[in-house]
Formats: sequence, structure tokens, C-alpha cells
Amino acid sequence: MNSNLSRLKKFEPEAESILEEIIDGLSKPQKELPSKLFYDKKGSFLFDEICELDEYYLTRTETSIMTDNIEDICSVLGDDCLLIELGSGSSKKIRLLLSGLTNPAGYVPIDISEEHLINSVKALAMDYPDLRILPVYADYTQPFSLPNYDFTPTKKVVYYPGSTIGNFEPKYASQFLNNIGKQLGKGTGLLIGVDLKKDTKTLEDAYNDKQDVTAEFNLNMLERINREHGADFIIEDWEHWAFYNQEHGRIEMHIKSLAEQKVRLNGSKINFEQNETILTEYSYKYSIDDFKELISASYRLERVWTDEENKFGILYFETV
Ligand code: AVI
Repeated sequence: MNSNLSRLKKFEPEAESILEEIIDGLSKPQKELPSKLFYDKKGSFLFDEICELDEYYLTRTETSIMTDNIEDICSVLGDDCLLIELGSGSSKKIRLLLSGLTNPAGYVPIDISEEHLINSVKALAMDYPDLRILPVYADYTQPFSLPNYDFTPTKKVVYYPGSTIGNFEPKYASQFLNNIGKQLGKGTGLLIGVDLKKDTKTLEDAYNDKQDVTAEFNLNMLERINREHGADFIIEDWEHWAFYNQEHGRIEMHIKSLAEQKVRLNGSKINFEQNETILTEYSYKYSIDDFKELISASYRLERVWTDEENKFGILYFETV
């Protein structure tokens, strides 16, 4: 076995608790489903397609900010740092940093998909044969610990790209990042991608693409619950609905019931009114000041890189 994989540290989530979460969510007055359900095989494929869409400016903009500023970003992170990536997926984004940094001490990819993790570790090990890779199979939103290592990095840097932090409610986002900061200690870096507030049309277009890829991504959640938990959602009776909620500064994604209907799940029936919705995702948008304030209990903002139109920010913090 690849020696990097023999060190794979596991914190496997339990299938039963996922069914409980689904049932709990569908029992609330505003019915909801956990966003992590998006990412089965088909959902992950569709998400990769979303990232390529004209309307979905986030990925493209973040990549070009990284590319345009890679030397500066790497000099801020410094030599010999240990990179820890939350939700590393196929570990594509990290390659820019790995290629720009001088002698990174190691790379800790953390992901909830074991398959993604194994494949990406194998590919990285081929391309960066001297890199120490310490993979962790975990839901990084739950407590986990870093693997043991026998070297001394100059500092640890958490890398959290993609504005995934926007998918958590602000209170939770702040708790989660503050906890990680406390766990990793003073002087730990945080390099994070944050989608910035902007006009409603640009935001709404990004979540209502003309090719309906986002709609398919959203509705795939129902297909998945049918397949994995024996529910009987009739997909044609549901529709994708996404809009910008100005008051809360967030895109809301819902699945709307087109008819009054009953759905069977785990031996009971759930009633839906016509036009009733299931909330599937929030995607919060921030100003740089709001985000700085959000995690100010544990972090000091050191640097900001952005694009010409200020659509997206890459922020570098250090724990205090
Ligand atoms: C993963 N996350 C940052 C995406 C977002 O933009 O909030 C998920 C997504 N949902 C619909 N399109 C993309």
C-alpha cells in the first residue's frame, strides 16, 4: 500500500445518524435537508460542472486571484509550513500552493469522501514525491484530531477555499473556525476563500444557471434519499428555487413542492402542501469587514487578495 495511505486516519460518519438528521429536518416547520447530502457521486460530478458555468463566477474568480498572487501568498505563508486543507475533495486547488511554496513541511487533506481522499493522495504522491501527506477521512465539521507527525513545521496553515464557509450560518461558522484556531494554537494561519456581497442579479444568476445544472444538483438530493433511504419522492413533482435574501445576506436554495403530496420515508408519511419548500442550502455572502469581525475572537486579519470587481476575497488570518 502507498505509505501515505497506510497512515490514513479515520473518523467515519454513521449512516444511521444521517437518516435521523433527514427525519429531524423534515419534521421542522420550515422543512430542511442537510447540505452535505448534495455530494454523492452524481452530486459531486454536478458540482464540478457548476464550477465551470459562466454564471458561477466563484471558482473562476478565486482561481485567478490565487494565480495572480501566488508568489505573494506563498511568501506570506513562508517556508516549511504544514498545510491542512478542510474538505480537500480531489486536492486540485492545493497544487498551486504546493508548487509555489518552498519546501512545504507536509499536507493534511481532510475529506468526508474516502474515495476522493484515496485517489487524490495517490495522484499527489506521484506528482510531489517528496511531500509528506497525512490524510484524514473525516467530516471536518465534527471534532477530529490531526495525525501524529515527527517533524517541526514553522507554522500550521489551514486552507479553506471555495467559500464553503458561506454554507454555514454565521454563528456556527464563527464557532467552528474559532474552535479550529484554538485547537491548533497561537500563530496558526488561516487562508480562506470568501464570496463577497454584490448585486442581487449576479448572485441570483450564479444559483439559477440557464442550463439548469444547479437545479439538477439540488433535486439530486431527493433521488439520493429515495435510493439510500427508500423514500418515494416523485422528482417531477418538485422544482429548484434559489433567491438572494437581502436581509440575511444569503442565497437560499430550496426544493419546492409543485402539488399537495405525501412522501413515504422510513415507515411514516410526510405531508407537503402545494408550494411548500424544503430548505437545502444557505450560501452567505460577506463584506471583508463583516468576515473579519465574525472570527475576531481568535483571529487577526493579516492580508486580503481580491479581484478587480471585488467579487471574491482570499483572506489570510493568524490566530491570536
Ligand atoms: C460549496 N459551496 C461553496 C457552493 C456555494 O456556492 O455555496 C455550493 C453550491 N450550491 C449551489 N451552487 C453551488
